[in-house]
Amino acid sequence: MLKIARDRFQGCLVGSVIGDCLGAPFEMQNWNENGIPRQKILSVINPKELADRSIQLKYTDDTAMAKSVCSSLLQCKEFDAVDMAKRFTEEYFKEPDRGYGSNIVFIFEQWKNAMKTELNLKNVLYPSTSQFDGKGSYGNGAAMRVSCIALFTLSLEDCIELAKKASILTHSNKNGYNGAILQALSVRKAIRASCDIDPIVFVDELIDEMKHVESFSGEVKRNTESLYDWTRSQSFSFTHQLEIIKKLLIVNNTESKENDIKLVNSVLGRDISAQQAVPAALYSFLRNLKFGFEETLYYAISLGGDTDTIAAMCGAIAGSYYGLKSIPQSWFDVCEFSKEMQQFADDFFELHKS
Ligand code: R7I
Ligand code: MG
Ligand code: MG
Ligand code: MG
Repeated sequence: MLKIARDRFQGCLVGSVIGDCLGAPFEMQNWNENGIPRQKILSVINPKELADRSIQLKYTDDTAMAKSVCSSLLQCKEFDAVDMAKRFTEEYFKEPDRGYGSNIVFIFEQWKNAMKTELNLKNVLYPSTSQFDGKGSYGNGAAMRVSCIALFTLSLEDCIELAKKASILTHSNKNGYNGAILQALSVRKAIRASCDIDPIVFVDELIDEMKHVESFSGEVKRNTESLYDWTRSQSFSFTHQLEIIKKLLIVNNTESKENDIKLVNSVLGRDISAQQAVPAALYSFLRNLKFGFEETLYYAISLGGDTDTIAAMCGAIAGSYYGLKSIPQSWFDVCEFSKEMQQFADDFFELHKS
């Protein structure tokens, strides 16, 4: 039996939808190297002010797809590629204007066509593996939806395997699915952590896990001479980005956070790729451990760029650690689909009780 509090399961999925809804008004609005000023963020999502207003903040594709991953796993009680693909497709055609990535929609169209005869295990991966001249998408659209896999699986191996399977349906590029694995592993670690995480130990453990996942042919550069020597590695790897996160955590450990955003944006980035968005989300969580859920989310959004997705992934990790109780009630109330995500979390929790 799994001994994790229900509140943390709920924090994970509610944190994810809240990050999506609160980050969405700022998505792609600001690519200034200094990110988005705190005042500007507060003018839109300050929980105290939202409490007095009867508005609803809409979720985007991030939650639309997460919803399908949750419902497929809960219904089938195992990973079923065809079932999940059908749910993605139905969800998309029901509400195509949720802000989907520009290439993933071609996958939904091909699945819809295949469904006229039969979508099956033989043809379900064809559209994804044909994207971008056969290299597959490295967009962050797989990573943004896999947090619940850390709630569904028990072992580390199952978590990795399932995150990969649920990702390659649409993102067959290794950076697309490895980014999703890193997101799932980050949630897994955060939800299991006792209070007082040591952020460096947290990253070191992820480095070991991702090293195994990415199975390096060469050596990861561990440059301890210069903290600012970020670009030694020849080719991209999440393991290397984790090394960079570690350096950033050492350098940026003061109370004043506004000054370090420029550096974070230049060395990690915050665009629509998994390579940038997943490390940005994880870093936002670890950099703000002293400050709690609310501050963590402001920080994630303040990076600018792909704010809904970075905040959704960061919200899932932070919610897993701090629990639902740490999420401002007015955020829960104004964000569309919070209650339903809480219900999904309860359902995952119940699965482990029996
Ligand atoms: O990854 P995906 O689902 O997009 C998710 C993002 C999130 O920010 C959501 O909030 C939403 O706004 O979209 O959708 P994809 O279409 O697979 O990938 C997104 C974009 O990444 C693509 O449209 C491309 O611009 C880019 N991209 C690539 N570009 C060149 N080569 C992804 N893979 C490649 C590639 O291999
Ligand atoms: Mg979105
Ligand atoms: Mg998408
Ligand atoms: Mg986005």
